[in-house]
Amino acid sequence: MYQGLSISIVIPAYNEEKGIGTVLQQLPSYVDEVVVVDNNSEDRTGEVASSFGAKTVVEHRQGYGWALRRGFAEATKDVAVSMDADGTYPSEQIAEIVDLLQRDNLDFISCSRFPLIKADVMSSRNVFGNKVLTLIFGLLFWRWLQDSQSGMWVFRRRILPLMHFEGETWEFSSEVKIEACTNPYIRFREVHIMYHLRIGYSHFHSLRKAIAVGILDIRFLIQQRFVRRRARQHKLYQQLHPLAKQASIK
Ligand SMILES: Nc1nc2c(ncn2[C@@H]2O[C@H](COP(=O)(O)OP(=O)(O)OP(=O)(O)O)[C@@H](O)[C@H]2O)c(=O)[nH]1
Ligand SMILES: [Mg+2]
Repeated sequence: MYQGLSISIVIPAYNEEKGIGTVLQQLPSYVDEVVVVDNNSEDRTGEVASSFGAKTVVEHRQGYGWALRRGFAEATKDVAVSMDADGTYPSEQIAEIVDLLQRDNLDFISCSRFPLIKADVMSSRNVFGNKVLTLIFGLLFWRWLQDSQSGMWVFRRRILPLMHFEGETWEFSSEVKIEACTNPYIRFREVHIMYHLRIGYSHFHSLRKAIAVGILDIRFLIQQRFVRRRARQHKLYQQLHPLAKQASIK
C-alpha cells in the first residue's frame, strides 16, 4: 500500500530464469501483489518466480500481449504496474510515479526510457527502431510520445474496462498507449524514467527478428488507425443511432 493505494505488479516472462529472481527481490516493500505470467518458458522461470512468493500463472497463448492481458485480468489491486522480467525497468521509481498519479489525479502513466540516462544499456539498433516506431505512432495518432514501445505503465486498474485490446504479441505495447492516450475519459501522461542493463539473454538478438517485430507493429498501427478503430466507432454509432441502421449507412 502506498499513498492509500494498493499496488499490483504484473510481469510477463518468457525464459527469464536469470533475471526474474533479482527483479522480485528488488521490488519495494509497499507492493501488495506480484503477478508473474509465465508464457510457456522452457527454463525455470515459473519455479523461480514462485519461490520468491509471486503469484505465478501460466498463459499458454504465446505472446507478450496475451501474457500482459492475462496478468491484468489476474491483478486485483488499485494500481497496476507492468514491468519486464529482465531487471531493465526501475522498480525504485514506482513510488515517485504513484505520487504523480495521485498529485495530478491521473489515470495512466507511460514511462519513457528516452532520452536514455545511461547510453550503453540499449543497442543503437534498438534505439533507432524504437524511435522510428514512436515517430510513426505520432504521425498516425497525432500524439507525440517519447517512447511508444516502453513496457512500464502505471495505471488505475479501474480504467481497464475503458480500453479494448486486440494485440497478441509485441504490438500490445503500442496498443495500450493508443487506448490510453486517445481516450478522452483517461487522464494520460508520459514520464521519463531510468532504464537499466538487461539481465539474461535478449529475445531480440537477430536483426531479422527485430525487423519482423517492427513491421508487425507498423502494420498494426495502420490497421488500428484506418480500419479497426473506424469499424468500432461505426458499430458504436449504429448502436447509438438506430436511424443510421434503417438508412443502411455503411
Ligand atoms: N509473454 C511473453 N513474454 C515475452 C515473450 N518474449 C519476451 N517476453 C517478455 O517480455 C518482456 C520484454 O521482452 P524483452 O526480451 O526484454 O524485450 P526488450 O526489452 O524489447 O528487448 P531486450 O531487453 O533487449 O531483450 C520480458 O519480460 C520478456 O520475458 C513472449 O514470447 N511471451
Ligand atoms: Mg528487455
